[in-house]
Amino acid sequence: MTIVITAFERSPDGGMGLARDSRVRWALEEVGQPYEVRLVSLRAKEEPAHLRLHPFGLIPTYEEGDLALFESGAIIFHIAEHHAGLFPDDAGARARAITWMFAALNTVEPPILELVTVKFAEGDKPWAQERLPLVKDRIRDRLIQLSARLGDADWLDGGFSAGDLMMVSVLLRLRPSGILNGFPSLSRYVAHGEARPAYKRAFDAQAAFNTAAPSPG
Ligand code: GTB
Repeated sequence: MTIVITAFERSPDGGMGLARDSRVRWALEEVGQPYEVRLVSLRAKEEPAHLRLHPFGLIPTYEEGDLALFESGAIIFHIAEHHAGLFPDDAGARARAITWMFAALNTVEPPILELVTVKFAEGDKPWAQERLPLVKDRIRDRLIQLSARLGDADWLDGGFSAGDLMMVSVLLRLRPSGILNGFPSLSRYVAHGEARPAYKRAFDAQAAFNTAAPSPG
């Protein structure tokens, strides 16, 4: 059955691979599943056809036959459950990989999203400059803890898993801020993720349309 995901018609990051379709593409590449992409414009994501797939009018979504999913975490969980390559066989290791997925989404990503909010959505507010260092400190606190756990290891828990895929995807969003540069082991971890052939294929696929010249008219 053909897998169809949605992505922005034109990502606001101009092809840096930071929008959340990239992590889903990466997961599909890791497990060797072909997929199609339906591009969604800012207007179309608010229309009934898209809202039926995603109640919050966001991307990505995932369709496979009758199944329609939203939320990048749920989508990657589904992919990892149904195809070999992202969850270890051992039950305990699998449970820990899932734990790292949740940690990435629920513990590490929220302060990173706050940074985006304070810089862009709230940048013109009189208190934004005062808030910025507090938000950056919260991110650094998480990175200190994560970096202590990772140590010199290549991945968070033995071999590469969906937990690493999610954590690397979340950390990548810090790159424009430069904060990651203060954490050599995490920078190395992210670079290690980016070096995976599946990541490269996913990155190139999203970049291909995000960096293409706009069509005339
Ligand atoms: N929790 C959901 C998930 O994980 O799937 C969150 C989905 C979400 O926020 N999607 C964003 C969206 O659809 C796209 S990725 N936004 C449209 C809207 O809010 O109306 C967010 C994103 C956007 C831009 C950049 N960037 O430019 O760097 C990075 C990430």
